[in-house]
Amino acid sequence: MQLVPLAIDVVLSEGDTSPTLTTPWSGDTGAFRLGPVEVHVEVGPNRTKWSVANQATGAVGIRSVALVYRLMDSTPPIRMFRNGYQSWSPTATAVLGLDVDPSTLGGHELLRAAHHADQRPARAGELRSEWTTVLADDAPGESPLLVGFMGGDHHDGTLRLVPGTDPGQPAPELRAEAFLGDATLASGRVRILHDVVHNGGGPGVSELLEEWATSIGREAGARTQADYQVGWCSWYQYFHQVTEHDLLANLTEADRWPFDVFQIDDGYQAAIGDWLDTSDQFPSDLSGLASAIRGAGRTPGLWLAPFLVAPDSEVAQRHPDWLARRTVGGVDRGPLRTWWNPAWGGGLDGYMYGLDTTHPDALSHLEHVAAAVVDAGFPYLKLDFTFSPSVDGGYADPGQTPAERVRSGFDALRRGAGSDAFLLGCGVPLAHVVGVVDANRIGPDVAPVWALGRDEEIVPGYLGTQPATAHALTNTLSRSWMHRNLWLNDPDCLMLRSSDTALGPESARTWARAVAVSGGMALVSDDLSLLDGKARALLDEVIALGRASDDAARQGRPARCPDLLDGPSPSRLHSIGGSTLETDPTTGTTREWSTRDPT
Ligand code: 9PG
Repeated sequence: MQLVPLAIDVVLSEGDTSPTLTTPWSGDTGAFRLGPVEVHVEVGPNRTKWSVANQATGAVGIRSVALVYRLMDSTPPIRMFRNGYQSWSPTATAVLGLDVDPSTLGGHELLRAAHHADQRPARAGELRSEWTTVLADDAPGESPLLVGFMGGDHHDGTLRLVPGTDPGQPAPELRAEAFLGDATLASGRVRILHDVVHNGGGPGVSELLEEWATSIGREAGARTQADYQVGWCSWYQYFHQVTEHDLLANLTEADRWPFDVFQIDDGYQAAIGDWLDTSDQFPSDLSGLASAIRGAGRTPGLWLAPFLVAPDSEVAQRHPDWLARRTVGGVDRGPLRTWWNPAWGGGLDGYMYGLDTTHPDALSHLEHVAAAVVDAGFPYLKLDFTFSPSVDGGYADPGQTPAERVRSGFDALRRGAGSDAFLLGCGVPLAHVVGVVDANRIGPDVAPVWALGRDEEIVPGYLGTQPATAHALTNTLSRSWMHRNLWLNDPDCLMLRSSDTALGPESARTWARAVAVSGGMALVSDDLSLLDGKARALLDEVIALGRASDDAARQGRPARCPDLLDGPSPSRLHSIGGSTLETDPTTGTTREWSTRDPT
């Protein structure tokens, strides 16, 4: 399998029918004129540096710039490791010509915006991966090939694999696309793009991904040194109904449990956007809640969706100018809706507005909110639904890419929270936040159920994004190489209870073992009064094995998934820290489990 340079193209922003300009490219270093822009390319053995300049007299909006390669000498079926866009986006291996991109199935624009860098539907037959990909074919003795972007905080990098269109030359094409999301470039200005690297010819898929992640982490100053995290979270037991009483009851029960962080999830806030005021279910204010947690000897943790605001929240009412705008054909159609959750109310049937993170006052507000919650006593923040500023729309500074908008928001939160705070990204475009977060959720939500049926799919193609423990398992296995290279992995919570759940004891154990082998964060989300001695013994085992795997990751050897390139449901995870798991992802049973005494 070989990448042969074919073309360079650029998609300019002109409404929904963006003109694509293309020029042939044989892999040379040089400058290539495409309409108003010029793309400079400097080709090295494994690494291509590039930039785009605006040669026109006025500003131009650029949707994307791409290096296009032909994939020569490949033996089908060709498999593509598809890294999802954000925390919850399904990540596993797909087959070209067989699998489809979910955006091509119709679907819902908000889901496309949440789960892909480019919210417009992919072309028929195309597969995409974000930030990095690994390709493999069926030729005997062939080794996998990684193609990736050496950064992600300035713009997204989408790898698109398309079947060959030329009848005389049916080889597939791979587009390495710098996605700029219509960011404008002023006349005479140059935008440096993230380098594109490719690597193959020997190492296995895990080694390739670990090596790529290690260099990214090093170049971007990843925060990888936080302690192994053990704690409690309210969400997967109480969901939106959580009360202060539940919190206090669990704090009392927790006396006998080895938790550090005690994290209050969604449900305490007066409104989405009004983070400093508590709801009726929480009579205490934030500092009262933090004191109660601290008084019980735990570290207070708090959930926020910092970039979302409910239409009827105080912040939206008082500062309508802080909201991103929806523009259609250049016409302003009101505040931009970036998510929908009926449980949040908000005055518009659950639709939420997105903060404009390019607006200096909105950024000061975010900085202030983060400083205030840390001051109130919460040094651990779970920052959720943070893809919001990446949604296409009208923003105060049209020169920023979606990645820059998300990153500016996170940078403001970090400034406010201070460098000692522990920031956990969730629902976050992963490429945008290396170096600013301490940890990231790397999969969809678990749920007190193992799997969902096809008939439970809400939006065609996006079943894998819906809460289910099986979905979280897939990403825990397929993204293990990120752990301690880019941040700490949060695989999502353990659920150890055997009542008030549809997750059977065997599935709960399988999930707990996966969390353990991954070395990722171990947060329990149960009403502690429901847990017995067996649950406690399981948690103790998770922590011991998790610490051993985490120690190996600190030494540069995160857990590996040996069947990563085999299909849509990887099943195995192995840590040199001494544990190996083989699951049946369909049923949630454990097929094989072996541990070496980690003590
Ligand atoms: C709180 C929850 C928990 C959870 C987060 C996040 O696609 N969806 O509709 C969707 C809804 C909720 C969700 C993820 C996706 O969960 O991951 O841990 O904090 O918010 O509302």
